[in-house]
Amino acid sequence: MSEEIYENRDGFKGKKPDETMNIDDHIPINKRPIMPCKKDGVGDQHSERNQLTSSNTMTKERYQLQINGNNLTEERDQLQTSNNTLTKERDQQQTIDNTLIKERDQLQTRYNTLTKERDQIQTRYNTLTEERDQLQKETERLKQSLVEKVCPQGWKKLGSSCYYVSTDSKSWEESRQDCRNRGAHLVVINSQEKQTLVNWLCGRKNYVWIGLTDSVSEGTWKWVDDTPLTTKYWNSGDPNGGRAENCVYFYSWTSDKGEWWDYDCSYKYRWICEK
Ligand SMILES: [Ca+2]
Ligand SMILES: [Ca+2]
Repeated sequence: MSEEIYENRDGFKGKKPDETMNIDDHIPINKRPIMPCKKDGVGDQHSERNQLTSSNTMTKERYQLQINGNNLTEERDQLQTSNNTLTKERDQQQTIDNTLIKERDQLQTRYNTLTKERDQIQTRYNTLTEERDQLQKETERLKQSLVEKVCPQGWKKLGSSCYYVSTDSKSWEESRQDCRNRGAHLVVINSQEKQTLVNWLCGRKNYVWIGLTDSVSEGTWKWVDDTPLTTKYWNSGDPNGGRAENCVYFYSWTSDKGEWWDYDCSYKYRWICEK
């Protein structure tokens, strides 16, 4: 069918084609035009036209390839530019990272230094607190010793206390009040040392009121400083007065022995104050 179209339109029917030209060698198989049959020598003119068409096609393809190449070059350049930009940003970020790492290390060092200083201050504080407490104790001790060194006129200093021995005689209650008026209280005997001391203050064959009573609760003996009775030096048989005898006097038998009696509180004896 196509063969007839070529023959009628171009009038080359019967001519022998130039067998030396073979452009097919330069055209890809799939790009080759459909050639007429050469058995009658009528394909030569068609072949020239086809060669021209193929050349145009190749030119167009070359242009297209050129354009594609240009596009690829442009894309490559853009990619290169993008790559350069990213590389630059990466370097900047790296610089920032390095700076931050350096600052972090400096802060860590500063933190360590401050921690060390804090610990030193804490240690110093503890030491000062300890020294302050020791100084306070020492101050209290010195104050106490200063007070201890001074007793009012007419009082005797024995141990850490001052003692007053009355010259006149009063009832137990009046004696107790006299001591209160002197900023003291009737003497309390809570140790062998105090017992010996009061015996000496009392004087041999003498009597003195001491600060022991069961007037609040019969049979329950209490010292005037509200301490309970523990160490006892009762005379044999005492206490024996019941509700009639609620106060205690001290009697000195000898220079190294004294004893206690419960007795009528209204009776008048000398007394000993302590402070
Ligand atoms: Ca009694
Ligand atoms: Ca008695």
